[in-house]
Amino acid sequence: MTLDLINERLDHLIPAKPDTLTQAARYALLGGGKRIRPLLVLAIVKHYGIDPEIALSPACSLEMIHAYSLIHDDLPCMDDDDFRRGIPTVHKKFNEAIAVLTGDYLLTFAFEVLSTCRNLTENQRINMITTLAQCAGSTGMIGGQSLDIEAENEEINLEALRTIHQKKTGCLFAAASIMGGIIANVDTEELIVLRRFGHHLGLAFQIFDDIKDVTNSLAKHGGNISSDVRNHKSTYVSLLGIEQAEKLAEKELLQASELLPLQDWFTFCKSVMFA
Ligand code: GRG
Repeated sequence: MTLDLINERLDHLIPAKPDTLTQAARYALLGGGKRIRPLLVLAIVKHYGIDPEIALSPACSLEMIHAYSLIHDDLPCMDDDDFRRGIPTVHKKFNEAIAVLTGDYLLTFAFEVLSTCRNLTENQRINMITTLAQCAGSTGMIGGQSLDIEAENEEINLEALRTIHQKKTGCLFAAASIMGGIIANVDTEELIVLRRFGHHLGLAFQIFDDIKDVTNSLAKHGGNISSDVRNHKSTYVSLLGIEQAEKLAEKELLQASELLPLQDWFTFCKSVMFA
C-alpha cells in the first residue's frame, strides 16, 4: 500500500540512531499522521501515468517540511500545545531547544533529500527545490503563519482568512501538486493548473479541519479546547458557522475536481479528514 511505502521511505531516510536529535526527528515524523501531502504527490504522478515509486523521496521531503511546521507551531511561543496526534508534542517529550532544533533539522534535511534524488534530472531537482522553498517560505507557509499570529485577537474578514490559509495550508498542497507535475514532466501551463488545484484542495482541507476541530470539541462536551479558540483566532466556522463552512469546503473541492478529476483522491481525502 502507498502509505506503507511512504512510511518505509521515511524510516529509511532517517534511520534509528541513539542521539537525541535523531530520536526526536523520528518521534515527530514516524509517530502518526495522515501523510496527505506525500500521498498527493504520488497521486498526481500516477495521474500522469508515471510510476509513483520515482516520487517517493520528494514526497517524503514534503512530509518533513510538514512535520517541522507542526513541531514549531506547537511550541509555547506559538500555539503552545501539549499534545499532537494523541501523544506529547516534541517540546513536551524532549524539551524546547530540542524541538526547535528538530524542526530546523527536518527543514534543512528536506532540501538535502530533494537535491540528492538521483533518479530525477538536475532540472527536475532544481525546480522542485525552488517550488518547495517558495511554497514553504515567506511567500507561502511561513508568510501565512506570520499573518495568522498577527491576526490573533483581531476580527478579520473572510478574505483575510482566505489569504492566511491559502498561504499557511494551501501552499504545501500546491507544492505537492506542482512537485508531482515536475516529476511527471508536464508543461508550464499544466503546472499553473496544478498550483490552482493544490490551493483549492488545501483550502477545502483547512475548512474541514476547522469544522472537525469544533465538532470534536463539542462531542467532548467541554473537553479539550482547541488552540484556535484559546488564542482567539478566527476560523471558517467562527466566521461562517458549520453549515456554510461545509458548503464552502465542498465548493473548493468541486473547483479542484474541475481542474483535475482525481475522484478517488477526493473520496480518500474526505474519509481521512473525518476519521
Ligand atoms: C510554525 C514553521 C511554522 C509553520 C506553521 C502549517 C503550519 C504553519 C502550522 C501547523 C498548524 C496547523 C493547524 C496548520 C493548518 C494546517 C493543518 C490542518 C495541519 C495539520 O495537518 P494534517 O491534518 O496533520 O495533515 P497530520 O497529523 O495528519 O500530519
